[in-house]
Amino acid sequence: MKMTFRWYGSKIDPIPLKFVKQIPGMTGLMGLLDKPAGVDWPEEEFVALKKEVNDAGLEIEVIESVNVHEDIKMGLPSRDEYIANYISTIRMLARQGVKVIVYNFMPVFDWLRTDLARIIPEDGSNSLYFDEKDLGEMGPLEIVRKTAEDSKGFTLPGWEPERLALLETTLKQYEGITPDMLRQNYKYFLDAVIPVCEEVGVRMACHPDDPAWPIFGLPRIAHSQDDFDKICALHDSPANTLCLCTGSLGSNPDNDIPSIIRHFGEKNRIGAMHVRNVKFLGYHHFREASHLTREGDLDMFAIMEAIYDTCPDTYVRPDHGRMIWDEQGRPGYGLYDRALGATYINGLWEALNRIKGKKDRV
Ligand code: CS2
Ligand code: MN
Repeated sequence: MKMTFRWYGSKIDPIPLKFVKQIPGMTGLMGLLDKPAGVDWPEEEFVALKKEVNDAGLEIEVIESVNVHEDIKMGLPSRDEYIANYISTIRMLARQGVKVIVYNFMPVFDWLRTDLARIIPEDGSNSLYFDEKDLGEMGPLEIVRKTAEDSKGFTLPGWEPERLALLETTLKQYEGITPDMLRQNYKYFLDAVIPVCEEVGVRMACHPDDPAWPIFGLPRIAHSQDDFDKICALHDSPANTLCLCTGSLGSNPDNDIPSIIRHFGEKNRIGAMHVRNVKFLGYHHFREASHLTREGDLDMFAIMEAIYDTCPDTYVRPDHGRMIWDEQGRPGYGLYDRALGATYINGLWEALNRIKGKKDRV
């Protein structure tokens, strides 16, 4: 296991790399260049980022994310130009030593919540929260307005202002696109990029829909084991993998996370892992919890054991965290709770090493 941390770059991330490095066992980042979807990433900018990260004693072998342009998802004629840029970016990242590219194929939205700072009554911390009832009352434009307002000036993944300005048009364009059509557009994308990944030694890792069900009537095709079996089959290759996010898939109690990890781990289809816990509050209603098993509804030991048994060399990061100790920061991406999460995950790993007797497994 390689323990990593999501970091947005020194211009927009308030967490100094030095602090990231000080988290015990931290080896690297899931990092990015802050570019709109569809852009060919300039190599010199990435080289500068890599130097900054390496100088801090960390690696940058995983990118999260190179976002997929909506025109690719919608299958518009302009997609070929954006795919060409994507391919050029893959080649550049491979030259710079990157091994995994995390992305998602969710129409319009990245992860979606109805409250970015819901107070947890038991301890006064706060975390990301979702209640479908609130979403019904709000509608897409209102949720975007509220999310922007609540994000305290920080850009959240997938909520970049230039994309959201076009929200109404984009939502209209998706009318009539069925899940099967979206899957066909996905296949077109994978057929173009996966052979390049195979050639240069990079793995694409698709992040699940979050929450793990359709929203606003948009087609969503990545929120169950069955969905990911289909995605793997679209272009069958060890370079076509999942970024298995326990909290995203786990927002639907029907998804048995340890068993899904084993299913894809055994097939060598896990390129990266996001590890976090969720607390179910009702139907399509949950909040994010601390990583500890007993504070949420996922069995974190069983999750780590499934990783240990089936994909022990994968990249892992503590996904989101709560806001604790009065930290002010990007909702979901504070330092303290994610550091606690990393430490807890490392503790489970050490215990697994002892129990299973493979003391060399790092
Ligand atoms: C990520 C998502 O930090 C996160 O929650 O899991 O923002 C996103 O879907 C992935 O980065 C993939 O693009
Ligand atoms: Mn995730």
